Amino acid sequence: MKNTETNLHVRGLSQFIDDRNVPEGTLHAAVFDSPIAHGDISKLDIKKAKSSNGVVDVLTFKDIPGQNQVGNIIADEVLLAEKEVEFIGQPIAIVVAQSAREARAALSKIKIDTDEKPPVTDPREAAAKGNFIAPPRTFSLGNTQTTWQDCDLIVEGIAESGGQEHLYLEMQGALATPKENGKIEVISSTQGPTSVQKTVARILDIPMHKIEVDVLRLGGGFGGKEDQATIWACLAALAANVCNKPVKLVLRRHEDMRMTGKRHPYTSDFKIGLSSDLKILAYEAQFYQNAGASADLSTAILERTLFHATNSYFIPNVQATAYSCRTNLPPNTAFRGFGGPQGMFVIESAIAKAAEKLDVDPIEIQKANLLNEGDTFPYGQIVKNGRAKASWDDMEKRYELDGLKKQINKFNSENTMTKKGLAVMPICFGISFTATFLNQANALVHVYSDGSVGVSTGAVEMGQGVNMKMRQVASTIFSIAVSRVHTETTNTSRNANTSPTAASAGADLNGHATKIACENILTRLKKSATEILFKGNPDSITIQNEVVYFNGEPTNLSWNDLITQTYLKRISMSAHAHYSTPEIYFDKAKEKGLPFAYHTFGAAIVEASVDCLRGTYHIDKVHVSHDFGKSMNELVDLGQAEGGIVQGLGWMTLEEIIYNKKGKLQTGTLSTYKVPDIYFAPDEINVHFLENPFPNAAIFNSKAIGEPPLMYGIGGYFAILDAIKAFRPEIEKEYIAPMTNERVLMMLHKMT
Ligand code: MTE
Ligand code: LUZ
Ligand code: MOS
Repeated sequence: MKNTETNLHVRGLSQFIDDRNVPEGTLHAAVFDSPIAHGDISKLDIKKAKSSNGVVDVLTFKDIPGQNQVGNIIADEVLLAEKEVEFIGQPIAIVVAQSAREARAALSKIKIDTDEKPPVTDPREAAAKGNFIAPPRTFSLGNTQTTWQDCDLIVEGIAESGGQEHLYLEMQGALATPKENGKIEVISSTQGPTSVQKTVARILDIPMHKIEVDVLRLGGGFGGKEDQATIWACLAALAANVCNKPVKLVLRRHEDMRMTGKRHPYTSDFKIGLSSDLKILAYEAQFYQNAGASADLSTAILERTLFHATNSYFIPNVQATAYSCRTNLPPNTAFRGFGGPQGMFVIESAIAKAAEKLDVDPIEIQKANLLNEGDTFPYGQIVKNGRAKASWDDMEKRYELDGLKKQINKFNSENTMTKKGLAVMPICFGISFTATFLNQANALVHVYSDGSVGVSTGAVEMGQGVNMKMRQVASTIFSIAVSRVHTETTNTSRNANTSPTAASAGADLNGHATKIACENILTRLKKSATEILFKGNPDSITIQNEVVYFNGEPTNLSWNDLITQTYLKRISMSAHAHYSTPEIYFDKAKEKGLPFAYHTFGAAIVEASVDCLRGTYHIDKVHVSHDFGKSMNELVDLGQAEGGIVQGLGWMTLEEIIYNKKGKLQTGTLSTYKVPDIYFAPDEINVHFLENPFPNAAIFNSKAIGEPPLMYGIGGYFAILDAIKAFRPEIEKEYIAPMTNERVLMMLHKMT
């Protein structure tokens, strides 16, 4: 089943914030941001900017009527800087003008004097200075200390992974319009309409019911708009409030790249101990997360790093500690995988390094340690309906792993300057927000008197196809054509207290709520049908393909007739329903619990070739066996898998974010920051939908798909490393991502 929204996308008919017709008299805002990474503002002169052409006002923190605070988990982030600035790109003032061009032109007329302080950009340096966002967290299982003596091999090392720019096609932005009686409507490109509503209310010191946040769709979010869309919405709302005019604020690409946070870079220490039969007996890791200047979602992301520190392996003795380090960079934030990929890269590096020492293929170690049913994760949850082995075995057979390895060895023995490499990447990703309270959703469903259906939920469409899935849920429960079902914008006045669309749980949570709401209406419709048909028991009624059945036999009552008559009988055909994931909990004092409704598993083979003269490479093929559960929409899910894989490969290979020592972004343009394009993408991506015999907690036995496939991209790093090994077996390998062409070249021709 096609995602019908794509018809709009490819014809340019989908509306993003910048495509909307703005109300008459709309003003435009531009942001004046900090030129230094750390220091105090000694003087800010906005007079000249105020009298610049077309400028209506220039606003600073002094114009904020409520709290100057946008921190979500921890209240440590001001909307507009007061005295201190903590990163280059930090908003200090906004210019409001008749046009965006005039607003931007006035920015250079703002004069700022600062007393610079030395910035910290490196997380280990921040840690040494005790600059933490929050106290460290440790997950442990068994006892590593007493186990090292039983290990036949112990390997220690460092693994580092870099940041990643979200590069959503639609920049951050919002349009805020003052309405009657102090109400403000905010159209925002956000994954979290409720967060925007709550934070705008705090900034303006007005109740949440006076703020209506509306989201039609995003041109991509990837986590970058889970928390960080709020700032721009607050600035637009502040300006709308002060000027009493609609205000639009949309960042330009360079502003967005400079001012917003990215995936967290990590630097980590690991120690791994194995027995001679390749069982991992003990694993220790210390993760240093580069959080940037304020918390944002860093602590939650740090937690997920710990949850995924052992990927899809059972390790009986684990000690993993994670530090969230405060630096003078833009606050880093959610990015597809949410800290999970960073944790998984470290264990894969540890395995690769151990394999190197043992002179075995890492694949052998990976395979020997896969999770079994009943194994315990370091956080206490037990593996249930686990698919680590099932997906591995399917991958191995389906794609003839041994044969592929042989082909590669043969190629390498026949070629000197081009080498091929192969790596396997198994994944295990926990599904649920790790903050248990976020695992709730609500839906409002209306059946209109013409038989068409409107569905409103807290789910935000950002290209992942959640609207299509919601339509499928309603159409399945009512047994009506999908074309009869329309999804409304995500709006805080229709759906209150919603969680951001994140953690891959958008379809799971909102799908369940939609299902319950539809079922409630269906119950009323069935009762109504018995009355219309003069037949006794509502349980004997079903609706199949828009026809009412009685005891399994079609009647002459159609969906349309049923709806019309039910309306005339004055029966409600609307329902609101709430869903919360059952059973899950987590005890932070013990760092144990059952945080996830279920886990998603799969295994990928990644093949790469490296030009050993130039250091250039190509990812040739990716072959995946992935457990989608019973996919609700194979086309949508395949798109998610392919997109995630390529995005993960980009993070591991091409995409390099560099800040200089002064905290200035050196890769803040698309000519200096390279993301995968169609030429970079693997020649082949084969995704097999693994059959799953088990029931799942997700909607209609499907499984969340948004984030997990990104982690197959980690295999790209190790496939390239494998090719390098074929060229220079003797050199000491590094576990530093991204594996850029430069890094490959340096490794290939490293002096020893
Ligand atoms: N796919 C597209 N096209 N655009 C996006 O922004 N975000 C990803 C993923 N897939 C994203 C995407 C992220 S980070 C998440 S958490 C999920 O989609 C969110 O949607 P879901 O919960 O409905 O899967
Ligand atoms: N967001 C969040 C997430 O707030 N909590 C999570 O556990 C999470 N996981 C993945 C992506 N976003
Ligand atoms: Mo996705 S990182 O949970 O928005």
